[in-house]
Amino acid sequence: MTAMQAKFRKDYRAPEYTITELELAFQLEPNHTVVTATSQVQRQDAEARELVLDGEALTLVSVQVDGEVLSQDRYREVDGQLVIALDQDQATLVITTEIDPANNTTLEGLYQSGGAFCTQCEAEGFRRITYFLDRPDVLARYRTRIEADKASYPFLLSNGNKIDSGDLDNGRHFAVWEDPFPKPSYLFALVAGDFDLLEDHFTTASGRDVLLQLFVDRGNLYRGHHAMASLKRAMAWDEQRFGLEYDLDIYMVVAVDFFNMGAMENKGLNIFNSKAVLADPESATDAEYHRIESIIGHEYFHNWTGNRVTCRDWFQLSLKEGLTVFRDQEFSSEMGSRAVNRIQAVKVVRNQQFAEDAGPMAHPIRPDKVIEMNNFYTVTVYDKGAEVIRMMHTLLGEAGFRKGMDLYFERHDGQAVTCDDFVQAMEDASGIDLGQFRLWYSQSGTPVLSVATQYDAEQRRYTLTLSQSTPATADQSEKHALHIPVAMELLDPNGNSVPLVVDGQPHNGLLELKAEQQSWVFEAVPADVVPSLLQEFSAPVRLNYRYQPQQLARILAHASNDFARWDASQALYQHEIFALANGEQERVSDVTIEAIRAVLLGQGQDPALVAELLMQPSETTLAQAGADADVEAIHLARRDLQTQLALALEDELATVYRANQDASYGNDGVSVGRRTLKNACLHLLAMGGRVDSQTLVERQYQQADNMTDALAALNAANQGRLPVAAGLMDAFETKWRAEPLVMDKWFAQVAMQPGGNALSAVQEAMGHSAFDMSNPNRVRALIGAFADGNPNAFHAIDGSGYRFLTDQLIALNSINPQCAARIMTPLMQWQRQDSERQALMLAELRRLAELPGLSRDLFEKVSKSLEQAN
Ligand code: B3K
Ligand code: ZN
Repeated sequence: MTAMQAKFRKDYRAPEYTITELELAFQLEPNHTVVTATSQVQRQDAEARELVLDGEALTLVSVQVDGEVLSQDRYREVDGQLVIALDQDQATLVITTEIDPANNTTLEGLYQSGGAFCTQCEAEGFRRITYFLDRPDVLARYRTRIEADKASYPFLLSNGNKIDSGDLDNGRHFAVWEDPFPKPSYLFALVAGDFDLLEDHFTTASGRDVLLQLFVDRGNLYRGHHAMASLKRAMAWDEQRFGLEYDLDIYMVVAVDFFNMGAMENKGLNIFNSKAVLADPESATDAEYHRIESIIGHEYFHNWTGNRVTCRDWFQLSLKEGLTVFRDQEFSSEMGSRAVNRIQAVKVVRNQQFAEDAGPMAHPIRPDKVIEMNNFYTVTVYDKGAEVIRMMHTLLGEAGFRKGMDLYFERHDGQAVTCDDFVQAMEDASGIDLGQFRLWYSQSGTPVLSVATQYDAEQRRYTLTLSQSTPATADQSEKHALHIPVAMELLDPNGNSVPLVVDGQPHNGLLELKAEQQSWVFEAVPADVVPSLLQEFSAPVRLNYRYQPQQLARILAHASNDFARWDASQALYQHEIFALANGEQERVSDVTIEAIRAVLLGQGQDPALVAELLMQPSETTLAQAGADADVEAIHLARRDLQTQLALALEDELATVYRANQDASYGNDGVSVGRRTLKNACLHLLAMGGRVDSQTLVERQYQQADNMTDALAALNAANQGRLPVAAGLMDAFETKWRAEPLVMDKWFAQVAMQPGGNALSAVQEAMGHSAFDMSNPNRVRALIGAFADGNPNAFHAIDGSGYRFLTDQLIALNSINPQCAARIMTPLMQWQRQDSERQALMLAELRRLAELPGLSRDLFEKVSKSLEQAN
C-alpha cells in the first residue's frame, strides 16, 4: 500500500489567483464531450508566477491566454494539475478539454444516468469537467452554453436563468444559461435529457413569482407531487422561521437514478437521487415520504446556508452541513411530530456517530486532516454538527439564535467563510460567551457524563453532581472539558415535576456544565425523586447513571419531555436484553411488562410516539452499549424479549392494532401516526409467533392498499420467521421485479433476514435482473443492508460475511470508489468484536490494503483501520 498525501486544515492559504467570470461551452456526446472553459483570471498575490489548476481524468486539447494558443513549454500537466506560466494581473484563459461521460462510473463530474447527462461536482468533481481553481473560496459568475442532439436530449439545463436557446444543424440544439450569483465550482450543474416535467409556482413573501420545475423519468410524473408540495412548504417555512426568501426566478429539481448520495444543492438546479423524489402510496412507505420532505427541505435550505454563504475550505464543511441539517430537522419537526423527529435524529447520533467517534475514522466536526474529501461527508460533520448548532440554539434561545443568524447573513452574504465566523456572529448577536463552546468544533470523541445524586432528608436538599470526561480517540489523545447544556427535571413519587429552586431562586432546569465536575443543590425537594436527565438529548454525550428499572418506568410514564420518556423506554429494554443475554434472568421483569402495558393502554397520546415506545433498540445500538455481550447473544436476547413481550401483551397489542386500522389510506399526519402504531403492534405480535398473528400478517399483506402496510407485513413475516414469509417475498418480487427502486425494499428484506441463510440469499439476489453493481441504491439496499443491518449474519464466526463484503469492495473499488468507501464502515469497526472476529476482520482489511490500484477513498479508511491495530 503506497501512502497518499493528506491535506491539513492548518495549511490553508488564500488563493494566489482567482477567477471572477467563467464561460463554459459543452458539446455533449456520450463518449467524447468537448468542454471549452473561458475564465477571467485575476492575480491576488503579486508574487505569484504560475497558475495551478486542478484536473482529473481530462484529455487536454488546448490552452490559450489572451487569444494566443500556448506552446507546450508554457504549461505542464502534472499529477492532476495544469500549471501555466502567468506573470500578469489579469488574463483571459481558454482551456479546451475532452471527457468521456458514458464511461464515468464514479458518478462524479459529468456522467450519464440512464440516457441523461448529469453532474455531481461537490466536493471536487468539477475538476473532472475542466481544469479549474476547484476550491470553494473561488467564486465566479457562470455562463453555460450546452449543445446536444435534440431528439435524445430535449431538455438542456444549467444554473440560473435561461437567456438563449435555439435549433442547430444535424438535429442538434443549444441553450445558454446565466447565473447572476457568484458561486464556487462545486455548485455548478448541468443536465441534458428527456424527462416528464411537473411545474408549479411559488410567490415569495415580497411578492416575486418563482417557477418551480421538477424533472422526472418519463412516466413517473404522478410520483412527483409529494416532492413538489414539500418544496413549497420548505420555501414558505424558511421565510416564516428565518426570514429567508428564494433569490432566482426559477428553481429546478431533476431526479436521476444513478447518484451517490441523496441529493445536491446546485444553485437553482438541484439534482436528486430518484429515491429521494419519487413517491406514490402504492410504492413508497410513510418513512420515504418523510425522508423526501426532509431532503427537499435540506437542499432548498442550502440556498442560504451553503450557497449564498459558502465554505472557505472543505475543512469547514459543517458550517453548511451541520447548520442545514439543523434547519431541515426543525422544518420536519414543525411539519410533523417534534418528539418523533427528535427520536429519529438521536438514533442516528447514538448508533452511527458515537460509533464513528469510537472507531478509526474519529474526527472533530471540523476535521484537521483529510486524504479524500468525499470520506468526510460523515455523521460527525452532518449529524453531530447539527447537534452542536442545536446546543447553541438551546443556550441562546430561539430569539437569540435568530439574531445570530441574521447577523451571520448581514456580515457574510456572498462570502466563503469559516465555522469560527458563524460562532462569532452567534456570540456577537446574543452577548453570550461561546469561548469554551468552540471546543466542540476542534475536539472529537463522545463525552461521558457521569452523575451522582445525594439527598439530605432533613434539609430537603437534593444535590446533583455531574462530571464529564471524553475518552481518547484514534485521532486525538488529549481532551478538555466542554461546555455542555444538560436539560433536566426531577420527578416525585407521583410522577409530578418538582419545581426547581437553587439559591432561593426558581431554576429553569438547564444546567450548564463547564468544569470537569460541578454540583447543583436543589432546595425544597421531597424524598425519592428521580432525575430525568439530558431531556430532549440536550447534548451529544453518553449518560452514565445507573437507573433502577422502577425509576425508568416512572420517567417513561411521567416525564414532561416526550423524548425523555422514549429514552427511558429504550433503557428499560436494554436493561432486559442484557440481563437475558448474560443469563442473569430468563423472564422479562414485570416492571417492564407493566410499563409497556401502561403505554398501550394510555389514552390521548400521539400514536407515532407510542409506536416508538414499542420499538426495541437495534442490535447495533445494543452492541455499542454493552461491551461484554457478543453479537449472537444480543441477537437472541433481543428476539427473546420481543417474544415474551408479545405473549404477555397479546390482548393489548391486538386491541391497539385493531383500533388503529383505517378503512382507507390517508397521508396526513394522523393517518401516518396510526399506521405506524398499528404496524409496531403487528411486528411484536409476529415476534410472538402465534397462529392468529400469522393470519393477521398475511391478511394485512394481501389487503394492503399502500406500501407502508404491505412492507410492514412482509417485514414482520420475515423477522418473525413466519411460514408465510417465503410466499409473501415471492408475491412482492412478482409484482415489482421491473421497478428497481421498489425492488430495493425486497433486496433489503433479503439482506436483513434472520436465521443462517442471509449470505447465500444475498449472493443469489445479486443475480436478480433488477440488481446492478454500478447503481449505488442497489448496492446499499443489498450489500449495505447485509453488512450494516444484519450484524448477526455479517459477523458470522466463520468469517464468511467479512470475506463477502471485502470481495464486493474490491469490485466497487474500480467502479465507484465513493460508494465502496460508504459501505465499508462495518468492517472498520473491528475493535468492538471478540479476538477471533477481530483477527478475521483485520485479515480482510489487509487483503484490501494489498489491492493494486486501491482508490484514495478506500486507502484512507483501510489505512486508518489498520493503524489502530498496530
Ligand atoms: N452537499 C451534498 C453532498 C455532496 C456529497 C459529496 N460527496 C448533499 C447535501 O448535503 O445536501
Ligand atoms: Zn447538505
